[in-house]
Amino acid sequence: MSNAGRAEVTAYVALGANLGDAARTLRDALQTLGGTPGIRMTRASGLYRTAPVDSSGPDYLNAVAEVATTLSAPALLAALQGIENAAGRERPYRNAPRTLDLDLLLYGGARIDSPDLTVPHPRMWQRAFVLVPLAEIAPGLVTGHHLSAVADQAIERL
Ligand code: A4P
Ligand code: MG
Repeated sequence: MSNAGRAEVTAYVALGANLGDAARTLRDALQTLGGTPGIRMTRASGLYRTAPVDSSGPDYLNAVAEVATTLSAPALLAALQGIENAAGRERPYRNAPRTLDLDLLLYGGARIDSPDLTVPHPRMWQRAFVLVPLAEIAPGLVTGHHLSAVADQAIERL
C-alpha cells in the first residue's frame, strides 16, 4: 500500500540494549531508524545507564526517540522489528538480555489493542528507563507524579 500523501504522526520509540557494545548499538539504531523510509527523527534523548527491571544480566543502556512518520502503527512496529533483527536480536525467553529492543510507546493519540501491538505501551508508566528519557525530549508528556512513582529505579545519564 502506498503511503503517499499520508499525514505525519508523532510517535515515540524506546530503545534498550544490555548485550555487546550497547552504546554503539543504540547510536546505530537511532541512525537506522531516522534513515528508514517513512520515518523522520525529530528528537533523540541522551543515553541512560539503567538497572535491569524484571530482567537479568548487565545494566541496560536506554534512550527514547521522537519520530514523525507516515507509516501506520503496524508498519512502524514491523520497521522496528526489522532493525532489532538486523542487530542480531535473539529471543530465548521473555525479558531475556538483548542486543537491541525497540518498543513503540506512543503513536499520536492512538489507542491500539491488537494481538501484536498495544499502544500506549502498557508498562511504560512504571519504568524510569522509559519515563526519564521521554521527559528529556517531551517534558509535556511526563508529569512529576509519573517521575516520583519510579524514583526508586536506578538511572544515570551518560
Ligand atoms: N508488542 C505489543 N505491543 C508492543 C509495542 N507497543 N511495542 C509485541 C513493541 N512490541 C509490542 O516483544 C514481544 C512482542 O510484543 C512483540 O512480538 C510485539 O508484537 P519482544 O520485543 O519480542 O519481547 P520482549 O522485549 O521480551 O518484550 P517487551 O514487551 O518488549 O518487554 P518489556 O516489558 O518492554 O521489557 N530493564 C531496563 N533497565 N531496560 C530495559 O530496556 N527492557 C525490558 C523489556 C525489561 N527490563 C528492562 C528493559
Ligand atoms: Mg520489545
